Amino acid sequence: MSVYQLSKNQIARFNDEGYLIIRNFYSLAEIEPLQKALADDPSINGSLYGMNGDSEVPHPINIWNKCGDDIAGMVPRMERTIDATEALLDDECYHWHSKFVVKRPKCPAIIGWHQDYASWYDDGLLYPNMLSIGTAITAATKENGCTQVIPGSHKMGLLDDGARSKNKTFTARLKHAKEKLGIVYCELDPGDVMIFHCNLLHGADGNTTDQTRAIIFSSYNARGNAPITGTQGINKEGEFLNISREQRQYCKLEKVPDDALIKGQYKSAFNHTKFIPPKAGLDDSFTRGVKLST
Ligand SMILES: O=C(O)CCC(=O)C(=O)O
Repeated sequence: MSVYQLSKNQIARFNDEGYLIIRNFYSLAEIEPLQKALADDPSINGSLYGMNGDSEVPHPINIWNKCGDDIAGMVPRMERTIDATEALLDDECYHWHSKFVVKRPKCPAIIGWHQDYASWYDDGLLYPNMLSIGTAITAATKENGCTQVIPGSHKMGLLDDGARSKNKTFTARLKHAKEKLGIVYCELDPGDVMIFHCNLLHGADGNTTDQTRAIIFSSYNARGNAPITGTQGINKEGEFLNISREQRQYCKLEKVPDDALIKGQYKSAFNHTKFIPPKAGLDDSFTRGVKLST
């Protein structure tokens, strides 16, 4: 068991506000090798691509589901992360997927307000018992487009964003949610993490600074919430991500001891992760499978 255990207060705050920021979850020494590797290879072996967002410039991500023995594959499996996730989901958890978001200097890509569960629902999930953890590789600030959240919005349930019905009330509900609940800019230092519920409204602005903003988002499902059959809807985003139905099923996570990063027990920063390329040929108005240049 990890020495980093969430307190009752932290769990209560997550349940109440739908998110939690934990400072210094990783030490700078644990994060520095990733920072250096990203500075040397900002395209992450050419794996970054653009996903549809709310600006002309696509949102720069890459994605992986299978976690290997490099830092990118170990961060989602760290004992401290798994223990925190399982305390919040109140169940064994498994890896849904992880992704880098890397916004280079002046990258204007915006990702508008959304709930992650809106795209995961149609993978055949019964419950919104899922969460994501953002691990800051570089500082995330208001100016470089840190994640913004609407605290408590996860309690609104899954909003109708028009994907599943014509009765689109998302915009009106979003407006009222912002007025009622406010917006929090989740500013992070390298090594800080933010944990958020899959129904929490969140988004991010572009990067107006001369510094890169880089973060790993790792998403988890509860074992008891593994996708059931006969409920999968049309999920173009899921299809675009190119993760098969089998890869969405429960698969035991091999935990990594908390001291593995500091002891350098990894093969590389990200060269041993098999990033999944986006599926080509889907409706272009929904996705822009644009390869990003270095
Ligand atoms: O870049 C961010 O902070 C938000 C990313 C996000 O919401 C997403 O990729 O779905």
